[in-house]
Amino acid sequence: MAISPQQSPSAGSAPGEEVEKFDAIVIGAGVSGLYSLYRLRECGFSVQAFEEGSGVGGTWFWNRYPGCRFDSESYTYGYSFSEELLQEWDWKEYYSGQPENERYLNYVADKFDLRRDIRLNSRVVSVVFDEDENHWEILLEDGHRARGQFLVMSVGILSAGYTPNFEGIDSFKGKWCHTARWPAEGMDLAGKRVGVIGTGATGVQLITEIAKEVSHLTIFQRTANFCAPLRNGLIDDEAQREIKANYPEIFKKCMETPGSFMHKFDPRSAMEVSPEERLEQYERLWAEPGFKKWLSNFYDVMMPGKANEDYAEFFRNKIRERVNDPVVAEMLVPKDHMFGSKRLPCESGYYEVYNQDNVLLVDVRKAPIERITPNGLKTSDAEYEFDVLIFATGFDAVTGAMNRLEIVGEGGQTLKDKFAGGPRTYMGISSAGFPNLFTISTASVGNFVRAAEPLVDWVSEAMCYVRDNNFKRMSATLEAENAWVDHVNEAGAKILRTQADSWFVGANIPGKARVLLTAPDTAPAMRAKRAEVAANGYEGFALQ
Ligand code: N01
Repeated sequence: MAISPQQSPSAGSAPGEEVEKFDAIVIGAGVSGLYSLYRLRECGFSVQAFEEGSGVGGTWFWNRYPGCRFDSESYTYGYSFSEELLQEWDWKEYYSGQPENERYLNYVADKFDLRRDIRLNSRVVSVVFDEDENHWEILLEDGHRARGQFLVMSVGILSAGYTPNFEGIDSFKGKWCHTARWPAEGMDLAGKRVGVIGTGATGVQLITEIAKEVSHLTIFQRTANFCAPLRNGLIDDEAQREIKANYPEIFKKCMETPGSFMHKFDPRSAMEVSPEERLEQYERLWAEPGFKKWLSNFYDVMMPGKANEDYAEFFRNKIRERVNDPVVAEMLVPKDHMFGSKRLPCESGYYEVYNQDNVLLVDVRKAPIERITPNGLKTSDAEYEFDVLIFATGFDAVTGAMNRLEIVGEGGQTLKDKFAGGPRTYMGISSAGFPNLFTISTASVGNFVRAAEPLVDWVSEAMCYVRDNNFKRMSATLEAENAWVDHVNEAGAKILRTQADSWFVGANIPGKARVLLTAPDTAPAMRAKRAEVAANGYEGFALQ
């Protein structure tokens, strides 16, 4: 049953103002937003997606910084829902770069005629639940309003960029930007003195690329990371044919692993094999591309303990081998967190950058940044001058993008208030008191598309269930939500991801509550849990 959009006066709008009506509204036209739009349309809903950017692609639209690319294998990241799409699209590189990834998502938008239901340049500022009418009304920055019974938040887990509130930033006379708002026209860095703050996955990719053209580069590092060689390459015709012939097998493999990557842990313990065999495996995986060295290794390198420390030391020595100056090498060697407790950045020559004469590494734990000056930056030790300053300082992850808009649920409660101590949801999907609002962003982790596709499928089916059974509202019960939050905290405390200060637990944002922001469970466990919930008539959800 397709219901077409109608125009009607709205209770919350000015007299005479028209409000567009849809069955469902999707916020965001990135990877999960595009698929939500496609899937909901297939289910017969009238849908409109609202996107802040001037183009589709989300992460791959905004993050245009030099060096930005996948660290999942390209062909495991693409959508799996259309065999035709899989066969038509040729990934050029094993780990594809931002321009191609953005082209891919535009290709998808065109192929499935998604653009007719996407409103670009549309920043949503508020969404309010109308309890009498059982629908959400959204307000855009330009004053436009729209209504939908269902609201799908496809706003991204890493989309709200975080720029530290350094004093003096407005006084800087050069150019500055955050990596997630890299200008579409690019930044002219050739021959310039450039400062970069931040050495996470973004900083590592950016620094390696721009070091090739700047006249001088100063890198402000707070925490050294374990970074591993990406070993990217072009996909030749024969490999292309093989990939296309093997998509079912590739996706099956991904669906069996904890993070939906195509790499399976070795079931052996690192400590149960001989030191020679252990080292042989470390070296063999080190020589392989991508995340294998992380996710195909002995299972216990990803658990606190001896194996983890043994592998961490192997990594540290790899860094020492690549950096000429031993003092600089020691600054780059991570010593304050366990291997795997932060996300592993993949690199293509990152450590060699520090062998260049025109590159300086500054440890801002020893000499904290005091302020931005008109000509650059001042630490407690020294002043630095730049033409360009780049913030690779990460994101207010998972909850950040939602908290930046006003989301008002039943009884006038805001999601921001409710999430003040961390996200309170059931399975990351729904929050009590916010009926028919589904959060794709708090529930997908790992190889993003592999996790997002089944989640969007589940949410779409749940919406069909509501419609087909003549319910008006669906939302998590408080009991189910409380039990889920307890589970996240208890199970989360045992996993490596909660052991370091990173965006996984909100520790990168001053004042943010420290809790695991995503599910602690593996992707197969989450899919099984959702399937069971659905099979039991959406157990844990109130249907009215
Ligand atoms: O952000 P981050 P990111 N003073 O938070 C530093 C995904 N991703 O954008 O580590 C000084 O990891 C901060 O220091 P510290 C991926 O999931 C994927 O790099 O907090 N420094 C850190 O060095 C990744 O995990 C790809 O001590 C400050 C950096 O800024 C996620 O995005 C590529 C500071 C931020 O690192 C986020 O990565 C890129 C301050 N006040 C990203 N505040 C792929 O390959 C922060 N920092 C697919």
